[in-house]
Formats: sequence, C-alpha cells, structure tokens
Amino acid sequence: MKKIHFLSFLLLCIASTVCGQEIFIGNAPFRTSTSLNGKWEYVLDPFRTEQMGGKSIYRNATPQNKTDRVEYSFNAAQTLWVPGSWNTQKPELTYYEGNIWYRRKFDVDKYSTDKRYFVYVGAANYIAKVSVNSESVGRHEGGFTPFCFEVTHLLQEKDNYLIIGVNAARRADNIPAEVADWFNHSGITRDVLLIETPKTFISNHFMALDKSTLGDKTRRIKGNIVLNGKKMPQNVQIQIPELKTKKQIPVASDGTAHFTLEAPKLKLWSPETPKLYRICIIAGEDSLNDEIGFRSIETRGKQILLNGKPIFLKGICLHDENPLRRDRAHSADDAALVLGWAKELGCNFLRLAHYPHQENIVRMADKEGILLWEELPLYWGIQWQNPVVLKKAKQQYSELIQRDFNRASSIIWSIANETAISPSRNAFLAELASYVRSLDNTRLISAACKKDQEADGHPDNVYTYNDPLMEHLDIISFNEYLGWYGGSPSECRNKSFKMGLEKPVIVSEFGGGAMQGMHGDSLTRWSEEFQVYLYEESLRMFDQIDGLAGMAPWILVDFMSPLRQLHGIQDGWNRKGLISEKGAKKKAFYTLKKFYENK
Ligand code: GCB
Repeated sequence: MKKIHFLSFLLLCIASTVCGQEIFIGNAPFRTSTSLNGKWEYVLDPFRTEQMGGKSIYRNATPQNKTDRVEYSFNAAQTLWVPGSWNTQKPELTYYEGNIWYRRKFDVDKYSTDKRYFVYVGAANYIAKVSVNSESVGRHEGGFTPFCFEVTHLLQEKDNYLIIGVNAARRADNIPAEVADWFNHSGITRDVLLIETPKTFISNHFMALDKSTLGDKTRRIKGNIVLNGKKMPQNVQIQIPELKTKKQIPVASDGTAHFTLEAPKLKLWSPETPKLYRICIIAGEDSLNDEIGFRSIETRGKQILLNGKPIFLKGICLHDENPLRRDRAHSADDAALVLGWAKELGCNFLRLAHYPHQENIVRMADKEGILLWEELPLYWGIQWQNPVVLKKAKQQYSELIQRDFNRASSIIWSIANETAISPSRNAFLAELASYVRSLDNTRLISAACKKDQEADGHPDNVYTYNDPLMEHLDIISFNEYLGWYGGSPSECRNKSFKMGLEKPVIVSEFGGGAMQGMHGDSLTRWSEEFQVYLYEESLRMFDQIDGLAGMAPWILVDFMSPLRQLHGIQDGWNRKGLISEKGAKKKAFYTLKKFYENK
C-alpha cells in the first residue's frame, strides 16, 4: 500500500504562499464567508489594453476635479450578474472574448483587525486579475478551478471595492487551446466569496480510508491537516461525532498535522449507501466542518473494484451547463437538475467532461451516490512540446485535487481527451499521470483515447488500441463514433475490440445527433429514430468487449457549441444529447435506460 502523498500537498501550499498572496483554501462552502455574488458594474476592454486613456482600469480612477480626464467609469457603468457567463447575459456580448473589468463595492460586516480576509473565486474563465481598493493582489490562470488571494492588509470596514479583470481569449498555449466543441462561457462563472478566518487557520484538510484496512473490523482513516498562520497551536483536534472519535494531533513546525484514526464500525460509502460522516476539526481559534464519505477504489485485472467488489459503471457524459438558462452551471439547483435526469436514466456514474465542473455537483454526487470521472481540458490542439503548458496542466490539477480530494464520489482523474499519439504528447501525459499520482493515490487515472487510425480498414474488423499512454493509466478508455462519424450503425455488428493490456475498459463516448421532435425512419439522420438505432447497435457491440467495466455515452443534454451551425437543426447546439436544451427527453433516453435496467 502506497502512502497518500500529503507531503506533496504541503510543498504546493508553501509554493503558493511564496508567489504573492495566493493561497489555496479548501472546503469553501463550509467557511465563514460573505457572498459577493450579485450585480457587478463592468468596463469593456476589447483590445485587452488594461487601461483607458492612460489610466489603469484596476485602479478605479475617478476625476479629481472638473478638468480631470478619465475615460472610463465604473460608477456610470452597466452591470453583469456574477456568477454567470457574460456571453449569454447581453446579445452584444454573445461571442465577446476580450477583457471585461468587473467591480463590486462592499462593506465588511463585523470587520475586525483580529481576522484575516480572503477573496475566493470559484472560477473565472480564463485569466483573472484581482485588485482590492486599487492595489493589485494577484493573477490566476485557468477557467475552471478555484483560487484565493489574501486581502487582509487592504481592507477597511466600509467602502471597499474589488475589481476583477477577466480575459477570455482562446490561445494556443492555453488549456484548453484554441478550438473546442463547447461554448467558451466567459467571465466570472462561479461564486465569489469574502472568506474570513482567525489569524491562524485551517487552510485545507485531506482524509481518506486506509485501503489496507478495508477488510478489517476496525478500519483506519488517514489524513493531514494544513494550517496557515504565524503562531501555530500545539495540537489540532479532529472529531467524527457519529463514530465517537476524538483525537488530538500534534502540529509540526511547518503547520501540518498528519494523523491516523481508528474507526470501528465505519460504514463505507457506495452508490447504494452514500454514507457521509460529519467531521469537525478544531485548531486554536479556528474550527471547520465537512461531510466526508470513505471508500476504496482500485482495479484487479480487468475489473474496477469499489470497496473490494466489482462494479459496472452505468454512466453518461455531461457538460457543466444549465441549458434552460443557457449558462454555465454554478448552483445546487443546476446540479440537482442534471443529477435528477441522470438518476432517472439509471446511472450510477457521470463523466464530467471536459474540464472541472462546479463543486456543487461533486458534493451532491457524494450525497446522492453517483460516481464521478473528473477531467482536465487537455483536449484538441494542445502544445505538448511547450513546458509552460505542462506547468499550467499541473497547476490546474493541483487546484482540482485540493478542491475535491475529500469527495468519495470522485473516483477517476481523466488526464486528457482524444489526443493524437506523438512523442511529445506521450511524454507530457506520462509525466502528468505520475504527477497526479504523486498528489493523490486514492483514485484511478484514465484518459479518453482513440483507436489506432490505421486499423480502420482492418480486414478482420478488429479495432486495436496501442496508445503508449495506456501503460500509464489504470483504466483504458476510448471514444468511438462508428455509425455517426463514418460507417452506418449496422456496421457495429461486424466489429470487435482488442486491447493489449489486462486493464478494465470504459467506453468514454459514443452517440449521434438527434433533433428532439424530429421523426423519420431509422436511417434518417437527425431523427430521434436514427439515434435509437445507433444506440441499439452500439450498445450491443460495446457490451461484448472483454473487460468492459463501464460506459459513458455522449451526452446527457444538448449543449451549446459554436462549432455546430447547421441551420434549422443545430443552430449553435451539439445535438447528441438524450435530452433537448428545453428538457424534453428523446427516444434514445429510454433505449439507454432499458439497457441499464438490465445491466
Ligand atoms: C468527441 C469529443 C467531444 C465532442 C464529440 C462530438 O469525440 O470528445 O468533445 O463534442 O466528440 O459531438 O463530436
């Protein structure tokens, strides 16, 4: 049994405090905080100059006398709703990907110089520059992971203002890169909080079942608590009231407290019984609650074992969007909408494609007993040979792992989607796989791969997979669109699959488009009947794969995509959903539901 690599976390935390005031604060929803969501004023900066008429926008300039020339004003500005995609709030911003500078004024309730204050942003797509009361506090890159800056030294009780400049430009050296099959929802897309803490506080905690005790009567929980502050308490206390567990743990000089807890009668988390325990951590003046489930996930030969028992993952893919609002999802209601549909479909598994989804869905999956595949947007067109891009990938992964380490539902880190084999890509992803493992060995690693292209015309109709990346993965996953991109659904009858490795297989995508309400025979493209036919043939074919441990067809709901412009049918929507953007189920929804009922 390998050790959980909490040391790496520690190094990360230290590294992030060294470069400016950025610090990772975990467990944000359970913190003492004030929401800064709501209406924010904004100034447009289409050429990304970051200044207007020679004055920096982040400094919130205002004319000092009647002769003063200031060529922008937040006071006379229009507003945008935060959180939310700016593109879908105003028609003139639909395809806007320049800079927008947002401003929010606020007072601090019960302001105290004994406290520390942090601006926490759930996500801002893609680069965010944060300033408070005219002082710049930091820059963050990556559109789907949270970040936090300390602002204690800049705050006062009244009349503070926070300015966040967001740059949504797509660039070749970004992750994702320039082209993707989804809408580039831009701006501050997730919650903004002002978190307050005591001077020394618990910045994060990491807890997991000690896998080696799975079969024992008294199981063990291993973990680590990370404190931040100048004066460390001697001990922290951890409690799991339901298990009547209470333990004092000494704090090392670097502010970490590693622990092992005996947990007699610990009930394991599973989709059938998604048991969560309330955890309470007390460190000096700070205390914190969380709800955590404990489970093990591993592979044995071609099986995926949850808590030591084989499990078949009945899944579906999902984008992080609320189609009814045409917006990025950001709330518990948004999460409940799609999880409700997935449960109705009979799923125990969701592939959260193709980037980190909002934290609410992960926490709700914990409560509802849905297993998750989480992914980073290493998607088409990545600059594999560029070391800066590898650094960005590591940073995004470390933020995601720090956010979701304690979520039992999250079982697979997917490090890439449909990336072509090349020496630089292989080296990049192999290094990333070992980096992710070094941060977290309580989950499995996979990636959505492609079949060998040259095997397409293989005389035996056998699809083979020789992607060298697969050696570095715990699970072999692949996307396969036979019947939609090339071939007809009937060809599924002749195909079979050959995997070179003794590992479980997940079909991470298959499917085809249908316009809800359009009917025809089973060969009429875009009809609901065609989609049913394609599902029937695909399901029969994939079900015969030796080592099949799960599937996640593409996709639960139609989603916004500027790549999809067929007028009258797509109009900016990828139509491969089993549910339309208005929430109406297509016939193939019931085809898959029936398959899962019998699985
Ligand atoms: C894929 C991609 C996914 C696309 C899908 C499609 O293979 O992974 O992002 O949206 O195909 O609809 O073509």
